[in-house]
Amino acid sequence: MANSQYEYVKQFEQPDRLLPNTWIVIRIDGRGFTKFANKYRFEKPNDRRALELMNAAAKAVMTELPDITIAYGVSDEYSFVFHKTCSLFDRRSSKLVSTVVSTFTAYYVHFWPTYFPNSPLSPPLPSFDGRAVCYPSVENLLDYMSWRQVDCHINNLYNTTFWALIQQGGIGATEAEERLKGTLASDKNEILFSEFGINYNNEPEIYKKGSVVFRDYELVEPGTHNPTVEADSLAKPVQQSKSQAEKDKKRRSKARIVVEHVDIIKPDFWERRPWLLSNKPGKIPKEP
Ligand SMILES: Nc1nc2c(ncn2[C@@H]2O[C@H](COP(=O)(O)OP(=O)(O)OP(=O)(O)O)[C@@H](O)[C@H]2O)c(=O)[nH]1
Ligand SMILES: [Mg+2]
Repeated sequence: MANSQYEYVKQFEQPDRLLPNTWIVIRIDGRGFTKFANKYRFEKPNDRRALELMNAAAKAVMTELPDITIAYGVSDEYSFVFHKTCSLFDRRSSKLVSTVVSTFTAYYVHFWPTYFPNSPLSPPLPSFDGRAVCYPSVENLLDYMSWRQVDCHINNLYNTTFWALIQQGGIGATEAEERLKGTLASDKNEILFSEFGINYNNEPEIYKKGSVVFRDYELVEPGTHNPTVEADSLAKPVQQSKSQAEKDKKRRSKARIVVEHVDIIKPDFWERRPWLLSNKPGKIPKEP
């Protein structure tokens, strides 16, 4: 068929492929959620319904995109990790980011009435931005995940103390900010405990650690696998037979997707779940 005179415009499409053999992290973040949280009267500093809604949307994204191996969420953000061998959409950044952002947003709106049955949404509706970053080694990826979880801890300790000073201590925001200027974690723990009888250790794990979403298989004895070394040594994507790929796909779709509030900074989490870094589905746990 003859090309139309308009077809030359295709040349304006530029390549946007992400570097092969790297871990792709797509981080989405709620746009203007400070205002959004006020509008729907989110509890301060943490609104459990809002966090669980974020988790429900993240679970749905992982169900629709089996190439995502793990996700981590805190506040109005979620990071989705695509395995380094992922070839979805030929690793085109715009396609990956837009798919994650639109799927997440659609489910966020879909599940809203489940978590906020008495506050129907009205414009401006919630929306999210997204970006893709490539991490070339497992160490870089795990440091990224640790960075987000440490951030969660620092912000949550600050916010918990800040709002205790205001809600229970009866002081104003400016004064509370002044009080916390230059304080260390130990100082904040002390303020919480001695002034408000709050033991920070007993705060809910979902607030302290954030949320980790992954496929659940049988746990492995720590020390028997070194998933970091194994994953990093995979320089070339292994050519999988079609039947093996089908088998993996089936097993992956059978696995339960779980949300846990656990430490992902210590290597133990990754050693016990080698499938997260190897991308080989593990054993489906037997029904109890
Ligand atoms: N009250 C309350 N607010 C929350 C909760 N989770 C997130 N937020 C709000 O969401 C904000 C997230 O921070 P940012 O993403 O930096 O702020 P933002 O207003 O979304 O700004 P942009 O992302 O730049 O559009 C927090 O500062 C809070 O105001 C929650 O559980 N309770
Ligand atoms: Mg935001």
